Amino acid sequence: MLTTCTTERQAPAGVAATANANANANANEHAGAHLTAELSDGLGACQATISPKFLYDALGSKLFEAICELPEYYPTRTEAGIFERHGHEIARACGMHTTLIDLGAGNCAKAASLFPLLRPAQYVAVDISTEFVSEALARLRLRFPHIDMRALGLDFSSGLALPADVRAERRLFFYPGSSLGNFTPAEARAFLTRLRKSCGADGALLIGIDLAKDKAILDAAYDDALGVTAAFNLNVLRHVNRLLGSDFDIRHWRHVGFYHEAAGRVEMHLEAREAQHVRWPGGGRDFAAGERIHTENSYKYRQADAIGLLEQSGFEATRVWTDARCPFAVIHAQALA
Ligand code: AVJ
Repeated sequence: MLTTCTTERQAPAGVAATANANANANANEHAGAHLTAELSDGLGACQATISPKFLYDALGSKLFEAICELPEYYPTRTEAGIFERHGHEIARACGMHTTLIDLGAGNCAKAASLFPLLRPAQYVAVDISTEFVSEALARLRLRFPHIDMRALGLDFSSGLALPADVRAERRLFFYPGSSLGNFTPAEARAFLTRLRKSCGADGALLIGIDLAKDKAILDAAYDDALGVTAAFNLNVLRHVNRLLGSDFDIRHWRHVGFYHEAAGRVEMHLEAREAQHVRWPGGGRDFAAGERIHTENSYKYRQADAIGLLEQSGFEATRVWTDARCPFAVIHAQALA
């Protein structure tokens, strides 16, 4: 399959990546060999891909915060409205004094808005951008000095090894913002099954899942008038340049974001404005004008399918809160024995 692509591979990915990690120690962020291998494999595939987790370097996390302020980007606002309107009921379903584990915590604002109602015994903020989440947590400690908190820089999409000082009792995984949509349904099932195992007998999940809606609303949400989503998407190339030592020229790419109704998902791509060759240590690739790199899927579920997905993963959806005007679901799900 690789022979049909215009990629160069000088050595097996792992070998090349390890050697390059040493050679480029100053040029990159000391990305582990597994990350550079994942990136070069994705870029070398016939349909070039970059995992959406690479969107979140320090600047990417800030650009995502800006996206959440956009009039077109409804999910954050809609979910916050549900938390606000149904906070007391949500807290009653979740219970107090839990071990609150925030997956993809970012600026920690969503969890913090629930602290007064949830009064967690411990708050664990997990995010792939270690720097961003650590800074957010330092600020949060000043506001809630009585809550035991810790930041965890972790790519939880590939595993959920929690350190020993994360309390095992009454774990409440908090997975808001519809980030589950970045997984395919099969990957989502595998991920939720892993969460279920980490829950223990008394664990639960509070999850926000975006629901299918009008194509015009979705297209605008992922291709906004100001171009913030475009900047967020294009910034992944700067991050990849640092991690992999590649020479992507951002000006040669354009943002593409749209709802693919039949596939049930929003897709983001970067499209080559002109033919070009991109190099990185140990590899490289020709891109034709118009060729795309797939950078994100954002699945939009029907409510019944979202609940089915949880049930197939060992959870029982005990409560669902929705917004009548803008379909979005916040679900409390209990881990089944
Ligand atoms: C953080 C993954 C939920 O899919 O809506 C926003 C990321 N991508 N605009 C989403 C995103 C483009 C967001 N998630």
